[in-house]
Amino acid sequence: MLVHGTCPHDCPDSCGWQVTVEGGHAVQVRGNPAHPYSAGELCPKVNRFLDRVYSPDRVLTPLRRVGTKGSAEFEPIDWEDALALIAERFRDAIARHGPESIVPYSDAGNQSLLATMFPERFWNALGASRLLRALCGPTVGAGVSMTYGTGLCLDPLELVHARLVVLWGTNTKLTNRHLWPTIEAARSAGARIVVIDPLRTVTAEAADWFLQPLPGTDVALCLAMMHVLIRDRLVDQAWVDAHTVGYAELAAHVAEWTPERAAAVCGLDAADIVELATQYGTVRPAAIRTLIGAEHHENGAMFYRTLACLPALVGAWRDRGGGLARSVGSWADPLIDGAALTRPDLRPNGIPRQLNMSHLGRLLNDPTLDPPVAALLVWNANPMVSTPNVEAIRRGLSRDDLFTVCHEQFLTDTARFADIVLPATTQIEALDVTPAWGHLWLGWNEPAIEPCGEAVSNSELFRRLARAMGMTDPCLFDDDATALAAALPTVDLAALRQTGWQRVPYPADGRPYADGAFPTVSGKVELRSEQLVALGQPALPTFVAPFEGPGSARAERFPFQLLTPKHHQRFLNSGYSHLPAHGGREGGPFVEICPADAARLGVADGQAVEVFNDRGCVPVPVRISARVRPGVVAIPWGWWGRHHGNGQVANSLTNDTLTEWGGGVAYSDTLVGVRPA
Ligand SMILES: Nc1nc2c(c(=O)[nH]1)N[C@H]1C(S)=C(S)[C@@H](COP(=O)(O)OP(=O)(O)OC[C@H]3O[C@@H](n4cnc5c(=O)[nH]c(N)nc54)[C@H](O)[C@@H]3O)O[C@H]1N2
Ligand SMILES: Nc1nc2c(c(=O)[nH]1)N[C@H]1C(S)=C(S)[C@@H](COP(=O)(O)OP(=O)(O)OC[C@H]3O[C@@H](n4cnc5c(=O)[nH]c(N)nc54)[C@H](O)[C@@H]3O)O[C@H]1N2
Ligand code: SF4
Ligand SMILES: [Mo]
Repeated sequence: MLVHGTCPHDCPDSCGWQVTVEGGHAVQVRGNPAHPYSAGELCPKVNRFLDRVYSPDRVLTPLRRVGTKGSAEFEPIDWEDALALIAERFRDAIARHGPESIVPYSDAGNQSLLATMFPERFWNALGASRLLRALCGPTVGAGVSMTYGTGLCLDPLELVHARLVVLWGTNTKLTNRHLWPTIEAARSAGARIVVIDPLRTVTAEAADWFLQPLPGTDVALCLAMMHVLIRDRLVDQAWVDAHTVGYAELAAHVAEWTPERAAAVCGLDAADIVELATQYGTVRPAAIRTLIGAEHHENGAMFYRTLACLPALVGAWRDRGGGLARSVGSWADPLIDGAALTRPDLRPNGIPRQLNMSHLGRLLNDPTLDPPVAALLVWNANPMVSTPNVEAIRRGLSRDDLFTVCHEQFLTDTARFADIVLPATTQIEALDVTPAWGHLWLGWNEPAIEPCGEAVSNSELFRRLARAMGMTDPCLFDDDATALAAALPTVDLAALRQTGWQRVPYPADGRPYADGAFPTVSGKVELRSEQLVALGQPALPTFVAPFEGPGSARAERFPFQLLTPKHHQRFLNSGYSHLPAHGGREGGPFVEICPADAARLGVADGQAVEVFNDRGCVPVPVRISARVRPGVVAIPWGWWGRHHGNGQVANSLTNDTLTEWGGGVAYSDTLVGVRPA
């Protein structure tokens, strides 16, 4: 039997798959050749998805902690006892501190609709704290929205029509592999492929031209490009006059941003900046493709706001294939009734406080937080590996007076700290609909097998919790089909189930802003933004160097800037490093150091070093590498504590300062020292 589904991972590709089932057992997961985007191919990790499903390490029953927090000593208990314990502790937290002392902590471990949004019904009905989920993406959206009034941008498949493709802070070949054939098709048709990244990634290696600015300096690069476009009369003046506000002020503002000035900030050649601007101003259609890599700086939102100005200056939105391509998730919004799925109307106490997920460590340790975090339920997330400043989180999760529940497939570094671990299904065990943010198709996911062991889906978990808490609103107990029908009121679910995917609305001629109308207050592209002024931010695109960056006082103690990128084919965030055919085959973590810095430090390839700052210390072998430039080092992210010698991880080092606006976090504004171990 072949069962069709959609990969649930937090990956732009949302591939269609088919599962071969024999006698109730899944024997193969392969790409669905008919899928309009992924066309039959998955990726090296998900080709072995069944290693995940049938791993001997899966959590298959509820577990109760019997050792100290973090020791991972658990004993199995049955579901009824686990639910009764959770209900008792939740009630106790509410009695002592109110419902906002209970904090839901989740991300996009499974990004399907029910898996992410149905649980909100329970939290809303409880009146728990809300979580600002801004580790990934919202900063880009916030930045672009300040310029366009919306985050809606180009369908990346439209890049095939471009003749200049700038991959700006995105590692397409690794993180968005199913888009690469489109890039190659554009190149075959004559397009030049440019990559701008502080790391010489696999994508940079495959580009026609690679520019390697220092991390966090791209705003300066953009300002100098604007300077050249204006100076050399490469601006599409008719489009700018008709469809933008603030051009005269911007022109005056960037007059001082000569290529030479930006070159010094970015560590680039002035001539290359002129060449980039000239190409961008003369080749049509010109497309910029970005995802989220460059948002993880204090100035991350400002960068995307600034980047979004470039297509306006050259009138790129006129052309099919021109403009800016980023996440296309919001194009599905007209089909998804989020409120029907999450039911904010159930809140008993108005709008509860919202806590930023990047600050988990700070929140758990803050004696002044009122109410404190008394109970935490983690699902779809692994903060002990993936949230910045992990050692602060470790201290917080070790608190005796904190009650932690983790719904997981594996005993992750986070689950080890839980009082109760609950077993979660994988995607082939549960019904869902999976929206995509890298393409324009919603995907149906039909369960292929029964849940393994006593695992339950996210939606079933929250039905059980609602029952245990004695909650009564009938919608808390809606079955999956009923909840999906509410979430997708205009979608023919039977047809979606039959075909396996449905395209979301997108302009037929491929050009989202063909008419030059933008949903800002002015109806135009806001080169000057009054909204930003209201936030206390500069009205015009402005470069501000990060607080924790080269040249700052900290740099004397911690001279290297640390990047912690996605690096491994077989990883998806923190979710595969523990599996033998995935993490096992990727070898292990390392720190990349350029030859000149290695010589200065006196360290050899393969030598054990410690990468450290005042947040943490991570032992790793050195990899002398031409991928990083002097002053920058990189540790691949996604490895767990056990893969580093002392239990700390790359994020033990990273900065949890928030972006200036937009709610994101400055992981990549992290300074470290390196010393022989
Ligand atoms: N240093 C550094 N840190 C980063 C990044 C970086 O580049 N560098 N990237 C950031 C980004 S972009 C992201 S998106 C985050 C992601 O960070 P993570 O939270 O690590 O994301 P995932 O590994 O995708 O999923 C988290 C967990 O969800 C579990 N899971 C999967 N499916 C289900 C399910 O159906 N139910 C339940 N209950 N659990 C499930 C998985 O087993 C996994 O342990 O990390 C961020 N952290
Ligand atoms: N194999 C694999 N694929 C994945 C994932 C994975 O873990 N493994 N994770 C998935 C997830 S959750 C996401 S969000 C996407 C992310 O997809 P991408 O955004 O493409 O990936 P990232 O590696 O987060 O960042 C891209 C690049 O940004 C660069 N960068 C960092 N700082 C700057 C800067 O200041 N300026 C510029 N120009 N570039 C900068 C990094 O060096 C990196 O190469 O990938 C998804 N796909
Ligand atoms: S992880 Fe990404 S590339 Fe791999 S199968 Fe899933 S959606 Fe496709
Ligand atoms: Mo992400």
